[in-house]
Amino acid sequence: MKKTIAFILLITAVKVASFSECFCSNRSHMKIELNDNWHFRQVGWEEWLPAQVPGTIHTDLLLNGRIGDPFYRTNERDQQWIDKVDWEYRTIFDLEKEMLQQENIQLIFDGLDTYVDVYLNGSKIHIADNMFRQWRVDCKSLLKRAGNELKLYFHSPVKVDLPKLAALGYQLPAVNDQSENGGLGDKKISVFARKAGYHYGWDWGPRFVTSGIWRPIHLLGWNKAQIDNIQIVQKGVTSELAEISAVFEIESTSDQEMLLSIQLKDHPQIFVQRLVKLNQGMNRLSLDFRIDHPKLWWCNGLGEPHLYYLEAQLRRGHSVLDAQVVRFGVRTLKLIQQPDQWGKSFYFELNGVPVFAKGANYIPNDNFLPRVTRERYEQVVKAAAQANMNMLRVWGGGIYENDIFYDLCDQYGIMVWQDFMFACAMYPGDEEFLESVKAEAIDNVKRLRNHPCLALWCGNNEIDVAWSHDTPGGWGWKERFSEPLRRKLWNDYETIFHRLLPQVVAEYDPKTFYWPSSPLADWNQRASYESTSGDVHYWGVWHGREPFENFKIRIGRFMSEYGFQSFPEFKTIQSYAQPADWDLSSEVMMAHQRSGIGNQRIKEYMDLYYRNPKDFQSLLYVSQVLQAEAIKSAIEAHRSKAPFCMGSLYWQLNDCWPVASWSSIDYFGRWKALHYFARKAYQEILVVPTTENGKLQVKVVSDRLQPLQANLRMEIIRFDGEKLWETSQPMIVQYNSAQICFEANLDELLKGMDRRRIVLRAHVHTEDRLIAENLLYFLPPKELELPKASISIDVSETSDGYRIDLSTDALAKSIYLSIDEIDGLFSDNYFDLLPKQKATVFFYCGQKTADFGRKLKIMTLCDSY
Ligand code: BMA
Repeated sequence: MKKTIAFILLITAVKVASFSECFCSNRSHMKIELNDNWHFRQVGWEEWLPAQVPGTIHTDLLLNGRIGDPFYRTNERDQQWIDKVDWEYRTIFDLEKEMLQQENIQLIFDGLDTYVDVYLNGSKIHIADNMFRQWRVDCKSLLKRAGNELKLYFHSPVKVDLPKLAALGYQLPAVNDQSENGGLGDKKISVFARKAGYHYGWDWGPRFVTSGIWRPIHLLGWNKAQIDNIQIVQKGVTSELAEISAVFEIESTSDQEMLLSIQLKDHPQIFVQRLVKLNQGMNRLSLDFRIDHPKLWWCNGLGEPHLYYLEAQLRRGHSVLDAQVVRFGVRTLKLIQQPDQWGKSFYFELNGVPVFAKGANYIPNDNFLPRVTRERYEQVVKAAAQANMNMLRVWGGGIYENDIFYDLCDQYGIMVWQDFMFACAMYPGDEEFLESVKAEAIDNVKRLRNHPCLALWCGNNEIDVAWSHDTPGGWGWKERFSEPLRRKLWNDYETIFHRLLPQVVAEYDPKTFYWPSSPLADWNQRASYESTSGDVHYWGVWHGREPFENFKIRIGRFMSEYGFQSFPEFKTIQSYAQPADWDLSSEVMMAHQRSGIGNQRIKEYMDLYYRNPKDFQSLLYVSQVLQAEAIKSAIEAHRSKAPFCMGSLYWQLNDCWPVASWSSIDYFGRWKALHYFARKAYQEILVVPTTENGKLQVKVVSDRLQPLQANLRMEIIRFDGEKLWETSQPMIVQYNSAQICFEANLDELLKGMDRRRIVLRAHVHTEDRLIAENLLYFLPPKELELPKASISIDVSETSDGYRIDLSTDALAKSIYLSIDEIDGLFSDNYFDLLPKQKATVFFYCGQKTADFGRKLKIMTLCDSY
């Protein structure tokens, strides 16, 4: 980068007429999308078939009727040949004279998956080898008016990477790589490709090693100079004043002077303009501005996620050479790690306020990424916000998500814990690999750093604990290597995660904290379930077969993973399975359960807590209730431990195909029981009744910044509606602490009562409103004597769906509402209803159906056995 001498001509408060007026006027930049008119073929085929760009080979084969739906039944197995052959894509395009007259023309590939040779009009202009990078290629000299041919040659990732394994001479651990399903035996090659790890399979995902133009392509033409990048650097933020620098990277074709200006939308007084002297090449310079009494960006639940829009213009005389709009939020967001009475804290502090992080781990929404629409992104992020979440962890076995994902997180106030894309494997340490990783990290850090949602950069998922260098344990990886190799592999690990990545973050996004691996007790200290610092992945329940009760005991400072599986609902299963497959042990159901222990674990835990479901559909339903109850108890336990514990992110929010998994929303966006339960458990104010050591204890937890005068009421109710005990007491609900509000000896309290037929209802009220409510049973569901309730419903139509009013003559446990014919979202589901109470549920749907009331199905737990 050349040194730039920038001098100030004027920094003035000139009023600009209107924001939209000044944007793009006379702009001499030209952008041409190159996403149409594509064809593809397998290398060697005569025929070219129409292709979609962005797209993947698998989806193009599907659209052309050459393969069946990859997600249907066991089709995945027959489609493993696709990643073992080479493919070509090509398009022909014409250009206007104006484009060709531009001084500079670049071809910009936002994402190529993965090993691709790029040819323009017969000349090889680029070799791509990293799915996560953006590629920019100068191409002016090769372009012509008519009949330009852009051709991409996709090398089989399997053919490219098998020789790397042979050259290395030993297998790097990659536990989730389903090489055997891909016909590669034990040859796990996923670690060599800078490509989404889950493409090679995971314990919730199939193996589809895609190739393709997975993000858009465009041509960019520009004259004299262009703004390459704008970084918003917040030098100081208080509620009175935000001092901000807009740091520019501007590419110039010669030494020249230009006018650079910035204008804040809707704030006409914030306008800064400067005459800058650009040197030929890349120039770095900045314009400073201040916002008085800025509106801060807050996460979901704590306030409005306010966003500002900054327009930057580069002008010469009257012509605008380049103009860009950057969206940002004003806020401070820090990870606080300070020694305290328990060890060392681990919490996020937003605008000076410690925030309990409530959320989930997020994976890609499809195996075939380009078919994830804006609507689908919005559906998922909105569902997180609707469930009162304020954080998602973009997990390291997927992708650095598309811009739209972070835009939505900015808008919905969802903070993002961003992993770099490394998970559950050891990676090579050769020069070429490291260079690729560095370039990928720079690309993505620069792309994402202006998003106010960005809370943390994390090096990888679970590699530190899995390898467990210099400490016993781990996942048995290191034991397979000789001492010198162990040292080498650990050194390679440290090169990437302790040196290269933190250096990139320090240089390109110094305000955002870097954490080398999740979980980790401290920078150089391995995580364990007992850690009193750092973050914890607690898998004692599920992988470790511990009972659900242990969710209450195994609590760290920040629970970044824990989870429990369930099956998707019947409608989702019908999308991939035929009636003959409706059995857990069928080939098809097994193909859609990728955790080797999955079905067995669900069954084991179900036997502990629930009666044996009578049929397939009941089993699906009970699996969801089981999962929901498990994770609800974990979230409640984590929140009850605030401020010792300051985060709870369950594994996992979403799915990439229809499958049995830990998700709370399935592939089709359908909410499982868990999503409804998470929404309640993540509510601003939570009341948690529990029993421990013969005692009933009721805690109240609050995320409300101001204290609240309230009333805690408790009742013990028999399933037939008879109230056996009640009490109430005033209380002050405090921010960010879990208060024990009530304690009683259980035997004394329940004397003479039949525990199989009673439930405790705890609820918190302000003068006029019910603000929290929870139920506690004194025995596991299988020991309860649930009555056959008779549920009355009253259905009426609303503008966007239906209203369902429910009442019951006896306890109705885990009421599940469903309708086969249409898709929609119930405002609540899988809930318990007590006699003498009423529930109102709304069903939101795009399309209505005649006779909704008759078609609505209602099931409760006692119908399942
Ligand atoms: C966690 C994740 C994933 C995995 C999940 C369930 O550790 O990081 O690797 O899918 O466990 O096993």
